[in-house]
Amino acid sequence: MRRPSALRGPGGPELFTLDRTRQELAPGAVHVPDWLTPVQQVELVGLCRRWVSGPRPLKHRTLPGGGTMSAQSMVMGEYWSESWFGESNALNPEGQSLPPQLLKLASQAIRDAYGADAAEVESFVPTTALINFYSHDARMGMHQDLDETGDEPIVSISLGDTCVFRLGNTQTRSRPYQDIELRSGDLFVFGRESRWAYHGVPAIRSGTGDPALGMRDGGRLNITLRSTRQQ
Ligand code: MD3
Ligand code: FE
Repeated sequence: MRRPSALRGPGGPELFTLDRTRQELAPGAVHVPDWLTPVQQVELVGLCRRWVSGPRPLKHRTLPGGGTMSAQSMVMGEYWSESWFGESNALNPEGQSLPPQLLKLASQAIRDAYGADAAEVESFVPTTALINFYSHDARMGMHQDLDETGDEPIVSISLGDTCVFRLGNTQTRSRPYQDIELRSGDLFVFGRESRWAYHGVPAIRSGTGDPALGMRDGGRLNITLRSTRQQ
């Protein structure tokens, strides 16, 4: 799969060559570009399609303040905020357990991001997967993920269109923050000190996903693997 090698502005010229090597953006926040092969990406897109084609489709969720999220989402595994999703586990296509493919990816993700000797290799047992789908005009505002009980990391896998991901700080939803591109097949692990950082998705780079992925109308899929069990 061919990848553009430079950062494209919104319709503008190519300005910067991107560093596409493993990078720790902040303590515990590790980006592994091109983590999945093109074949693995196609397989995972196919699995996502199957998972969201069941009794629990992707939906725009209502925020506590009454707004509607522009990204659509779906949960597998154990619910950690049933009020938020307004659904019960009875509708879960795989019951309360996560699909084995995701469990395997989660443990490989921790090893590749933190190393085989990291404490999280043993301690991180994902219980919940969240699938987010962004059409070209969807966004996610700056927020913290506070619903999970423990302090285990969150594993994030991107598929389809490239996005601009904003990693902020743990104190405020504003600066300082870093903007990076997340592309199809990229892994990001957010743990340790970065677990409580504000973050968001300010833009989707429409049309950047490879048509070979089989996402006919484009857009971006993000899978997050989380531990929501009481520790
Ligand atoms: C950084 N999703 O579902 S994933 C979310 O791309 C969410 O769909 C974004 O933020 C997306 O809550 C970003 C990566 C992510 C997840 C949790 C984090 C980044 C994080 C927790 C702390 C810091
Ligand atoms: Fe989040």
